[in-house]
Amino acid sequence: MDCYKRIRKEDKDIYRAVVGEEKRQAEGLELIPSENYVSRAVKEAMASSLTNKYSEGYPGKRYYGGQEFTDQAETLAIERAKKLFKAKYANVQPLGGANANIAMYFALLEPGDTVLGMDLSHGGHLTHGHPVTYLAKIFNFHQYKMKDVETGEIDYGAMRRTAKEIKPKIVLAGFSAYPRELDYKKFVSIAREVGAVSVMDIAHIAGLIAGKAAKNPFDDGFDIMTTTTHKTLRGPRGGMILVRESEELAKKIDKAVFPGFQGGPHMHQIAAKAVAFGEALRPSFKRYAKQIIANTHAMEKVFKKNKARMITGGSDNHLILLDVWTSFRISGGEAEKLLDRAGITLNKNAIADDTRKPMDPSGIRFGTPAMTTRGFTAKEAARVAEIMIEVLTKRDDVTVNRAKREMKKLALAHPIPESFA
Ligand code: DSN
Repeated sequence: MDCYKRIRKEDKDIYRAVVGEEKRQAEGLELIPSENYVSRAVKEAMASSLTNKYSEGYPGKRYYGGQEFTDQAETLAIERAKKLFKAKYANVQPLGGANANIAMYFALLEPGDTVLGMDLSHGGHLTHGHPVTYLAKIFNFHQYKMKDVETGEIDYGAMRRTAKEIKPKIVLAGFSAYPRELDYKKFVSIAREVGAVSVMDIAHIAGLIAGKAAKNPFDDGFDIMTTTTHKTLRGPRGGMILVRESEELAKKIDKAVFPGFQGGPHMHQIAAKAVAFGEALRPSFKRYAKQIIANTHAMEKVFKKNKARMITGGSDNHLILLDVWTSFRISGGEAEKLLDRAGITLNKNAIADDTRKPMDPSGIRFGTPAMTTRGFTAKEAARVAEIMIEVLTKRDDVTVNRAKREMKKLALAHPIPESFA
């Protein structure tokens, strides 16, 4: 089916960019742990006429007329999200994960208020208080870290002491480069002790939670979860905020998202979120989530066997952070480029308290959500890890080109599926 016939005829330049990217995705191996492939149904919703509609407000309470179908789409997205994550309230309008976090801060804080979040180099996220963000000019962020980089254990003792001292309004858990499961009960107890709202940013592991392959932080009492919808959850690019049970918090969140921070919601994306949530509610999604972790463990085993240094010693989730500087005497930036030439896409990443610069740090970060969507089993995931080690060790053109051929063959043997029905 030629789904690009109009664009091919009317805008050749963009057509080339679109099909070029499709080819790259089909033939290469995607290991960036925050990326995935959506179904055709999700793409159809994103490309639908819902994009034409302005729908400021919420279902049943909009500022413009003509909302019978947008209300249907948004209500379905909300109801499915609530069911997936055991939430009493869901706001599906945030345009992305950063937007969800920003709206959450403005819902809960006054300028100058304090947040306790995870240090970026220990796995956190820019929006959790990094000084380069405007958020850090408005709110007062303090960071906690791991106690032991080799096991990933968070320094809960230090966190509790800091919390008592700085009295944060939010205790924030969650990460973009941390391979272990957090002790949610400890976060919640620290937050309750100091009267803070407990928030978990589940962007990276939302699909694992939805597929019941990881614990649901709401089960341990977290008040709020923010997320993206396009990582392990395998939906369209976007964000979402979930509230476990407090109506008061849910009202504040709704007001902060709109009118506080955003304008008209992107209804085509919201419809696509509903489609993806519907897919995640199917039993097959549980199998997918479980396989993501099985594939990570298969890769982890190969790195362990080869004595490569993984930050936290391994992984409980979908991602691995490899200290390539210590293990292979190559920088993260060079490793990213080298593996890219071998048909493996991943990203350079800082490791805890990295002594190298962020643009060329000591680590690389990669994961299994996208390859698992393609149907890779543990055997194939292990093979990818072996190839990575060979390329990082030898680095010559013959090895790189051989790896590229093998990776392309492996990718083409596992075409990106159109449907997860
Ligand atoms: N860019 C996302 C990631 O790769 O983890 C987080 O913002």
